[in-house]
Amino acid sequence: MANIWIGLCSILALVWVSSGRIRRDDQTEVLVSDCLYSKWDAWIKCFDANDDGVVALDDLKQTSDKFIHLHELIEEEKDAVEEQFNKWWTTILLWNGNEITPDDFVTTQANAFMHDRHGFVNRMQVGEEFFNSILDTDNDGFISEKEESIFLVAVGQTDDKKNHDFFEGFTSEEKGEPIEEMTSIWVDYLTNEECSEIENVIRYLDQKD
Ligand SMILES: [Ca+2]
Ligand SMILES: [Ca+2]
Repeated sequence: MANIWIGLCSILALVWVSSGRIRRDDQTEVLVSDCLYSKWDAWIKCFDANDDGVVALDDLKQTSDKFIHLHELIEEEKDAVEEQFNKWWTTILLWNGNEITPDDFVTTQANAFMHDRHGFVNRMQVGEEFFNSILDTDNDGFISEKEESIFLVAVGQTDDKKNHDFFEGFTSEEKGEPIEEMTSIWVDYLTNEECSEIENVIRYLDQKD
């Protein structure tokens, strides 16, 4: 009996270690997988363009300005892109605040995820569709390597080879990856509790710490 008890305790300990624990506002303890925590953490850190440990409005401005410059957008396009970036960044990344730390971001994500999973997945779906529509500057329904790379450089990821290898993990088609496919990959990354997504996304984001 003692051995059975020890075995049970070991299994429970493994379950405990493999899950993140947070306390919701109503003081009900809930669990989110460590994998999902680590994916959110790696993702939000991508948007810290000035690398000061906080994702804020100055990162937004730096990214948006560089994106507009690299795409050589004309005045009307520039205003629209600025507005779209501002809307997406403040809603999806900052949760309507002015700045957020990676720790606060993952906690906020976890609370929303546990409170209403369906609503959370929908939020990520709408967010990624909107984000990819910003990246698709030529409006052909595909994210090309150039469009993806320009955003990555704009947000401070300037290693061209790494960005090229990353994009090749999505597709080798000249037109790029269809927006629906790109959106689906990222929604899966941001909502699936398993670490089973395409390897290049995990590997690329992990290298950013
Ligand atoms: Ca920052
Ligand atoms: Ca395109």
